[in-house]
Amino acid sequence: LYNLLNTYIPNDVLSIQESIVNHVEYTIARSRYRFDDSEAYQATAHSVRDRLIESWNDTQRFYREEDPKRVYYISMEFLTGRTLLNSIYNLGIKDAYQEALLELGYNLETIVAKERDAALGNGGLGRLAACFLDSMATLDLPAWGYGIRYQYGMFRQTLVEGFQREAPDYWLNFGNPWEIMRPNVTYTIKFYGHVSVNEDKGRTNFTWNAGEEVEAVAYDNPIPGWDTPNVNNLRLWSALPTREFDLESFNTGDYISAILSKQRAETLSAVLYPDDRTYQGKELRLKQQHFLVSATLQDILRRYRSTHDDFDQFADKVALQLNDTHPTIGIPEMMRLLMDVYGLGWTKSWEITTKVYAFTNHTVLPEALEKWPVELVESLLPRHMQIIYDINWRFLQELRGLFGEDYARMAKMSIIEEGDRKSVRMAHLALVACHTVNGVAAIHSELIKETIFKDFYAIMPQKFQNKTNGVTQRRWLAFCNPELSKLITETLGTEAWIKQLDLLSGLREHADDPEFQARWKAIKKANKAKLAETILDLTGVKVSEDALFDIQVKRIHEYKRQLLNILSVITRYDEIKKASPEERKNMVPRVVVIGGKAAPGYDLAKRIIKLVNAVGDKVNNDPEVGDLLKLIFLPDYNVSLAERIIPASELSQHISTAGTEASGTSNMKFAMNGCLILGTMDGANVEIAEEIGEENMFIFGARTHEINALRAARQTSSVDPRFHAALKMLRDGEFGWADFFEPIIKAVEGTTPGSDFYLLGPDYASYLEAQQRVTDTYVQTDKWTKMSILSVAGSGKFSSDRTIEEYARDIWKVKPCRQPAP
Ligand code: DL6
Repeated sequence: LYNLLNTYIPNDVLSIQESIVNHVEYTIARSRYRFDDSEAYQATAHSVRDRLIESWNDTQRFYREEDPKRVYYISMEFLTGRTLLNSIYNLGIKDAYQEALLELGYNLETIVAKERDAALGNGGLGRLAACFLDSMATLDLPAWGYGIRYQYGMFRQTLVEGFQREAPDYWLNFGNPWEIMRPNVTYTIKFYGHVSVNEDKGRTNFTWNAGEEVEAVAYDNPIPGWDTPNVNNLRLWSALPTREFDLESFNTGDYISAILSKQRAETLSAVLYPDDRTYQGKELRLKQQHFLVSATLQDILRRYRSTHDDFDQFADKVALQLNDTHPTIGIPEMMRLLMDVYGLGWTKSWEITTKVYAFTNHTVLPEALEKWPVELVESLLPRHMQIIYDINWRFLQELRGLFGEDYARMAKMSIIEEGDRKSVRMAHLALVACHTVNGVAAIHSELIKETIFKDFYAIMPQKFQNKTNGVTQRRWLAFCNPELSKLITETLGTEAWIKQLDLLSGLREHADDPEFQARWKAIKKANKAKLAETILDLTGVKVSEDALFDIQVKRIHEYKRQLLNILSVITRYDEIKKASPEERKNMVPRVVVIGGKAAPGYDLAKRIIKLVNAVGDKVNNDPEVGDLLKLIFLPDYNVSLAERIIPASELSQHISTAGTEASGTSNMKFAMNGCLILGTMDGANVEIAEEIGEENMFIFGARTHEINALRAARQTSSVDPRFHAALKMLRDGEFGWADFFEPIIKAVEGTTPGSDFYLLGPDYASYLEAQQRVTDTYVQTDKWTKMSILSVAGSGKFSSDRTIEEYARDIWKVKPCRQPAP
């Protein structure tokens, strides 16, 4: 590794030490002779930040000079995790920092662990945004992310007697060394009020007289890439009361209520909504969405106008990506700003808007599509509602031109859903206005054309694309699994795979080499030992390092079918109990780990968490079972924990009902770390199977085209008797809490219409058969290791670098813009 930084700050060990102790003394005001690990972390982070800022400034200056087309990735979520290690690795100064700290008497690994995760996201969608930032920087794309600086990120999950409890995530309490507040970059964001209309020289002007205003202030977070002097930006907005607003309310004489309304303004960016799939039409959430896009668009328009006199080149200079429909209110906001603030006409504004926006869909589940009650939008954003009606009116005219008086069809496609409670369908608005919509895996991109967006695909097929997700191999292999990373680099004779993941295919020729296999196995074993320590730490359960580590970590959701996993653990437990001592000797020990958060209002998901813990309690304490089976619920699954779990896993489960998981991205991370996948033909699993070979995975279950028929026949068809036996054990109270688990049983036993919507029963036989294949293969150590090597070798496609290259080429039309090396 070498230092590519465009800095004047030297990066030798001595200079680094000097900068760390200076920060101890002058930034955090402690004695340079005595500071603890947390203080060492703060000082180290500040010293790295100095280096980032210098490059950040140079990069941004270079962009201004070159004026390339820029892309802005707008997302309500960025699930970044920790920054320190990622930054020093990316900048090529990890070894120097490690040495510098060691000589000062500190251990880098310990220091790194002092950082709080930035958990500004729920799961897949937010983590994808974070991987994309890393890839955009690495690929030298002139790109910025825009999001919200939530004061409280994703809640911390604790367990009380096996039940999930949510605790606030005070991630900013000790300050955040990675951000730079920009008190001079602020915008006024309006809400409520009314729109007045006046005619002036034949032109109709609309003025939005807001009923409430808040100020958005920018916080910049430098984003370094790997092996590049460029440092990009993630700009997060925080809400503050406006000065005018303050004065007005203070003048009324009611000092206390003036302070309270000031606080109300700040609550706007206070907390991330912890639901990842259902949106309950909460006013504050829509306010947050408007807050994000209004500040972002004002910022982008200002930046553009600082170097251009008109908007003629805007679409050649700007690409906007909407991460799901969450920022879609940015479409009418863009129209409003262009028309009402910059004075453009409708036609020109619409032309610009439709040329710059593209949107990514992340779900096939209809309940996840956002809708906002018209009356809410009307009251909160009155001008936007007018614009949405205007957009819709024009769209319906187009439909009428295409289909004549087919009102049923028009009603289905309209941006406004009629009914008792009229609502705005945000996905329809996005489909009408964006030049491109993409799904996130091949199967998903096909499915949305046939299901949720079928009518739109029929009339605008040219808008639809696929962009299979990817993950950054920097964080998810090179940095979190340093030993495997070293072995890969040594074997391939280059570390270029860190930027060109396809090169991993070069490992194929070593898959049978006994010496290579031995080293591969030893690394996994060491990673497993570390995870076993973590498990003991977090749960008090001691697991055998010789057991098969079988992991399912992701948000708890019925469609992801954690329940299928738990029921199979019950079946396995039953088999162990019924086996003779002789038979037990031949069984393969397993540690089943489940982790993930349930949305606080998702009752069934929370019951599932209790179920894991109840079954775990029984199984883990049964002396007859011993090491043959352990079931662990790992609390507070987050990015940092994932970085410890993934390198240590041997089997990981991605077992959603076919046709329900848009892509999945952890499947890619696991495969990349030599973990074998037990999965259905769903989401990106399909493409993973194409790349690494079905024979190197454990695929089971119904395929997408079979799902409807299985659902229709669910109440009348028979399923594997072990499925009912496992449910019976639950119902009989084998694990306690029988009444509490009854809703879970009812949801899947398939006796009532609509029950077992996710088809656990029909897939059970095939799942257990696949589990048996896992066991049979695991004992053939060489074969297993070979499959593990081939998994890594076949992972090249799943780099977010590949994904971002495709977005840049096919959707954004942006090119790299790398500042010259020093
Ligand atoms: O695209 C990222 C990620 C996919 O990998 C998951 O399959 C998908 O479930 C997830 N979607 C969400 C929220 N969905 N909505 N809306 O997190 O996106």
